[in-house]
Amino acid sequence: MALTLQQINAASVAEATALLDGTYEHSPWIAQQALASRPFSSLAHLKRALVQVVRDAGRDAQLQLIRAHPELAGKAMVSKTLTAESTNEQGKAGLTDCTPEEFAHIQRLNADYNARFGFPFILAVRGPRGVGLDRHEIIATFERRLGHHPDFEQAECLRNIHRIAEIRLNDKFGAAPALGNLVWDWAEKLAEHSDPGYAERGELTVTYLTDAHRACAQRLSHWMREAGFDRVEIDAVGNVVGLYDGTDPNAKRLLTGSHYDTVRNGGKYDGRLGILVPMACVRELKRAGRRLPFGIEVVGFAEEEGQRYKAAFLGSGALTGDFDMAWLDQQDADGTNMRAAMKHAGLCIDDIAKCRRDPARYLGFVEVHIEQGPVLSELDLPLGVVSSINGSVRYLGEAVGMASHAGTTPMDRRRDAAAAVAELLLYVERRAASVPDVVGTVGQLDVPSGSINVVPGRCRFSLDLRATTDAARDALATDVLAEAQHIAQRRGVALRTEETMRVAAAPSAPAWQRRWEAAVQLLGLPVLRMPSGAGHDAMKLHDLMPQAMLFMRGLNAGISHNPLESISNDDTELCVRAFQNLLEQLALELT
Ligand code: HGY
Ligand code: MN
Ligand code: MN
Repeated sequence: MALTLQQINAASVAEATALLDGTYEHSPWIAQQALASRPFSSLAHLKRALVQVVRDAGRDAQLQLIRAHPELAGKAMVSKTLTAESTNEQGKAGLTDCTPEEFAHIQRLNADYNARFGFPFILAVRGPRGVGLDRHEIIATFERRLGHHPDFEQAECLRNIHRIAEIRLNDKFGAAPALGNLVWDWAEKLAEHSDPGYAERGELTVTYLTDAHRACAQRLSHWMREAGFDRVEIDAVGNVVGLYDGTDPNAKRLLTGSHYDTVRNGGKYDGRLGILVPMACVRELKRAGRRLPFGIEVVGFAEEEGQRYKAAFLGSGALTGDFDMAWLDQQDADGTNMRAAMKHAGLCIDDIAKCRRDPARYLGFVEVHIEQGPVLSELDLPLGVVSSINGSVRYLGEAVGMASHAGTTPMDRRRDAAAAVAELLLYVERRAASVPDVVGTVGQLDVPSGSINVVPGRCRFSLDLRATTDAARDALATDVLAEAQHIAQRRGVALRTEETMRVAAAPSAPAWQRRWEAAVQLLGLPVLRMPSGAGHDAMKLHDLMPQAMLFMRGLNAGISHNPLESISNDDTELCVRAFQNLLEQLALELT
């Protein structure tokens, strides 16, 4: 019989502690102390209260909690002295079916891990989707985490313990994150499409208008139709646009969405989460036969990352009237210009101007996105409300010196282009680190046709400079470009830069930020306001209408633009529920 919150709220401390037994391995003190936060308004509220008790317990108690856990496929499993929960979890993950070699390998990993950290390796083997990782993923994660810093690894063990507790609570309460699973599975299917040269390596790369990109557009439009959108189209730049009318088809609309292109060897959720979550909300409205007093327009933006062409935010830029027709003549690395790529994709260039939206038709723009950083993960919070999006400016540059013989050219007679860029890179790092909330990155650096025994005559590079305010961003850019010329002069190289993108810092519209805050609060979660270090489509729409974003925690300490990017089904469920709360709030305001 599934547990209920009413039971937990009404029971005595002893009874409630007993009802929650086994949630945290051999550690009833956690549930016992969390009961002080009763009455629990939601399962998320109860989970958060348990997490908070551990967070407040201090290092020794946290270490004791970690050490209360069995090793994976360790002695307790062999001697069959695991708790029922751990037996179930380790069994489902196939750890009881290891080959002798795998078993021996895991024993060695356990020994190395314990020797390095002084506590057992903890992994939520039921995984981010709750259905269980396979042995190979477990072993790969074990090997990867062995290299972490001890402090990070202790925190990562605690995060996994909270995930284990979350799944055990779901089992106790019979709670299945169905909408979280739907979005998680959609993202998994979308990730089946990847550009050649990456797909073969199991890497996810979807750049503008490649066949994989077009396949994603088809999948998204198909799912939108299946979900019950009234109209679905792929517009002149490849955005996938789904419309779910309000009670009055001419009512103003809420605009939402994010991008479905990716960086090279990127993650499955960057951008895509922000398309799939509102799609799930529309699907639920349709299934309930409900119409709200406003329309919902969900856009899968075709291009945000600027990977194939130097045209970042192209998809959302088309909606704000910022599509630069000069982009059409840009060539990609293979010499294909954007015009030809659009033609190949069957897009109609003449219709690009029609993508521009009339702001009078809209209430505002909201975007859900993974945080792409460590803050929510470190705070054990599933969701955060964005207060402002950092402004950024990007450049591509090239240093031109003199290629010469690596053996015969004396060190004081070189015009080494790569050394000049390397010196600039270290300056960018120093200068950005000298000011809070300012970041600078040289993400690309290459010596075209370089040889091991030739002093680099040319060196191409990129600059990505960001700050919470435009003034701080511009000050950084001014200093970096000035230093670039000083270095060039001193080293006798020519150094040129071309600005490829500039986006202003975008503070959230207060009314919309408050709606996100209320939506999160209604879940029984604390509200964290936070800036966005990453750029998002919302900063383009910011020019046209009020906007605000909701962040969702990433696993693996929030890593992103990396195949380790990961989200849990439970966090995704909370994200969908928050979006539904925002829709309901808006409907109430408008009736
Ligand atoms: O670079 C960014 O901030 C975004 O991921 N395009
Ligand atoms: Mn990105
Ligand atoms: Mn993104």
